[in-house]
Amino acid sequence: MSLVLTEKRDTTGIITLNNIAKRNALSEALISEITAALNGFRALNIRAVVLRAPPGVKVWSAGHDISELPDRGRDPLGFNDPLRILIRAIQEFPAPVIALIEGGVWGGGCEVAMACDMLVATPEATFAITPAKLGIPYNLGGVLTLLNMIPLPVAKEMLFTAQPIPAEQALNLGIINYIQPAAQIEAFVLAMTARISANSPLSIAVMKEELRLLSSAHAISPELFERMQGARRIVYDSDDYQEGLDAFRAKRQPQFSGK
Ligand code: YZS
Repeated sequence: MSLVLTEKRDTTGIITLNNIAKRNALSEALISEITAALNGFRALNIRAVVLRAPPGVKVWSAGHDISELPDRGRDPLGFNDPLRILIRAIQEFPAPVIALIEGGVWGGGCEVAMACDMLVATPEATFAITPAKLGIPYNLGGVLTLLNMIPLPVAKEMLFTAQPIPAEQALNLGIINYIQPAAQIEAFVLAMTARISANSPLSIAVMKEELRLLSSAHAISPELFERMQGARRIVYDSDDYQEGLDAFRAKRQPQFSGK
């Protein structure tokens, strides 16, 4: 069974995350189907992509597939982790990718949505960034994606509390572009992609790449990078990291010791 559905409407490509039973958890298999769909769209004259879940879902994506996270001792969010590959595929796709959000967006699912170029959500949508709930040391690139989208105090609140924020707050903060009722959201987003498709794809592609390069242009010294990696290693080597994984697998609340 395909984990994503793909559709071409004129010059808009639509990718629908379709693993509802697992709440569209971002497994390696699901991610490879999304990246394959994006590569397929590159070969066609696609001028805008919509990334969505089926209409009416309660969960847009439950984030990284926790069952695929490594036990302690290995970086859970290394450069070649499927989630990191997907984030880069969205950011480097040469046309705008619009996230059409219904339902809850969790963990790495928030980073996937926020790696998109624009977000349109229903009023019921929520956004929760949850590494702290699992004892996971988010990676520098992921934190930068979030920092480019969320004002610092709110990014800290979302990362430290792991609690969802509602679509209205995300709209007020400029994290999402529009809120639309579920009955109108698809037509609204397709009208936006039609406007984009009428403009110069070459001009849009180069401006998207300029914005990506400038927003990720942060001078980090080797010493600083190694210091951060060392700090992250202490976390993914910790009892707490293992406890977060074990608790999710056992469907119980984690008890973090700080060790
Ligand atoms: O028991 P079965 O086999 O039916 O499977 C259950 C869940 O185990 C599964 N599932 C997941 N599997 C792997 N990874 C996940 N993230 C994940 N989420 C859910 O889907 C089946 C249905 O799940 P239920 O919990 O029964 O569904 P429901 O009661 O509707 O609750 C939906 C939510 C999304 C609220 C609930 O599943 C949930 O809290 N999931 C975990 C959300 C989360 O914490 N995601 C963050 C994952 N971590 C990351 O993305 C990053 C690494 S980080 O942590 O750094 O942000």
